Amino acid sequence: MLKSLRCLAIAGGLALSVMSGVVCVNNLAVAQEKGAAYKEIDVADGGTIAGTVKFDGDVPTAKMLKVDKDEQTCGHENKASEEFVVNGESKGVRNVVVSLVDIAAGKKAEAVTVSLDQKECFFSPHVLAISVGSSVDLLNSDNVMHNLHSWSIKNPAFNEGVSGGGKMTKKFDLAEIVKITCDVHKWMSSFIVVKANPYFAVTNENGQFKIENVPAGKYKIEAWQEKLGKKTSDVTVKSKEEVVADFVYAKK
Ligand SMILES: [Cu+2]
Repeated sequence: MLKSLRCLAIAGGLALSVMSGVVCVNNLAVAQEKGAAYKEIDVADGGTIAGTVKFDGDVPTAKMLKVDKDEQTCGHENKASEEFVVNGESKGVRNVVVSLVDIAAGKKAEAVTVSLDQKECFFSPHVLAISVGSSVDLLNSDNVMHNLHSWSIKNPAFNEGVSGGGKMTKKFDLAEIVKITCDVHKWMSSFIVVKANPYFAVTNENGQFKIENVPAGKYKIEAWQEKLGKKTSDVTVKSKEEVVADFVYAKK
């Protein structure tokens, strides 16, 4: 909704206007959504949060995605979904985004440009996490057309084709979880998770993550997985020390 509201800036201050019957005390709301509440400071003696995200239950069998188009490029076999990947030995959950919630100040949030590739009609990586202001190069390494469809709510949504070998770059200025699909190959999906502060990590194949250079203090830490949802806990970080924050998702 916010992006449909446009408020007039008055001498650098807040604006007050009425559009479509909606009273709009804006710029402040937009600024907050952009993560302006987060203040960048020099963090000299930060601590580290390390942990593992595990699944307490039977290791799920990968859902098979039916490949029924462009088989010459996409392959003749069905593909294993990456929506819920648990390591058989460690029980670690892959592709969980772990992040600090509402941290007021900390290290610089680097705006970067990262790649999300489409290769053999599959997104790689399946989950990408970036700070607000970062860009994503949406690549097409195939020789067929892909159509990138973003299910954004806060960031501008897009639904555009990218021809074989092509590239489309999109910037994400607002924090949200954006699902990306391809309208040509309906089995394709991935997530771009946009964060308001730089304290986040994506778990590896053993469910491990590490968040570094955190100022000493107490924080809420959150895990998010597309099928399992969110889980939060509290964590206390001490200077130059490593604190453990583990998450366990129980079978629903
Ligand atoms: Cu596609």
